[in-house]
Amino acid sequence: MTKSIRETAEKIRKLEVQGARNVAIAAINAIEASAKQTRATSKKAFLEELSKAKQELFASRETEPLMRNAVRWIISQVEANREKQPKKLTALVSSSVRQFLKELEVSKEMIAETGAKRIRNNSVVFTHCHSSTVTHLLKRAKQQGKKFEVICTETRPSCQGRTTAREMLEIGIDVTMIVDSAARYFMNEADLVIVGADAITSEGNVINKIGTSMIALVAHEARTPLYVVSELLKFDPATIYGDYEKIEERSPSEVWQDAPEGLVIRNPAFDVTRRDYIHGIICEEGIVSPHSAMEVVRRRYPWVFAQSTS
Ligand code: RUB
Repeated sequence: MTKSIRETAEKIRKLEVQGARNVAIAAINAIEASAKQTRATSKKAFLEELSKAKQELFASRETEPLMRNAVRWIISQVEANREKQPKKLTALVSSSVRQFLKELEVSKEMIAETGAKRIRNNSVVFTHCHSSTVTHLLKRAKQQGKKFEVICTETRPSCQGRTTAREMLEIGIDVTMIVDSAARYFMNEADLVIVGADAITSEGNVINKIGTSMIALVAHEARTPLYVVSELLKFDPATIYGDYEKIEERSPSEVWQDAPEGLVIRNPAFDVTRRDYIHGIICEEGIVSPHSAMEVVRRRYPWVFAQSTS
């Protein structure tokens, strides 16, 4: 295992790299760095190295299908190529990583362009955690000259909401931070909720930071539309065949560092928001209903369905 894979996996585990998109980008950059240091003398050995790197990265966070789809696609490019020399395969890994990153960037821009239209002048946008896709969209709306406010949750226990708040302040968007349990109290002030996604299932449910499903219920009760912004590659093909998306459980010490001995603390990182509470998924194909998300993925990225899910 190369240092770049070990270090990247560690950063992802510790949340030094945070959010599905950043995790996927860091993972494939590490795959590229690691491929450049290959000691393999055959294609078989080269693929074995890639496979070990893949396992280490996948284990760093369980609920990240964008990372899995990205890494699998890079490896599939190597498998499908006739080239046998590791040096040339390294160049192929690099060009595949570049291509993937470029397409991810295009998706992000398309999502921002579509989503910004849902923000009207004087809107109040409620968000949860830190999603780079959400903050990019908000920045786009601001660049378009719209005046709006953001309410963001603190997002216990790791307080990723602070990253959202800082980014908003940096670009001059009015932002108010609230504790997670004040979501219902402030929902009446919001015109819409926009959250990110870590995973989209075959049934059109969305997995995002713990607390999202509670916010979705609150939004539903207050009749506030909730949009999910997500690249379609956050779709998890394993869910088609009955697998549940694994929900990562993190260390109890994030919740209470010096907790009394014997106390059981649970710390799931994500939860599932049912499609019924999602107004629309804003993706690179526009705004789609969660019910049709899988078909849209099938049309745009048929290879996601062809890959092995190991
Ligand atoms: C982050 C989180 C984000 C999604 C989407 O959780 O739930 O909403 O990952 O982010 P964590 P992005 O902080 O535990 O990684 O839009 O940047 O992909």
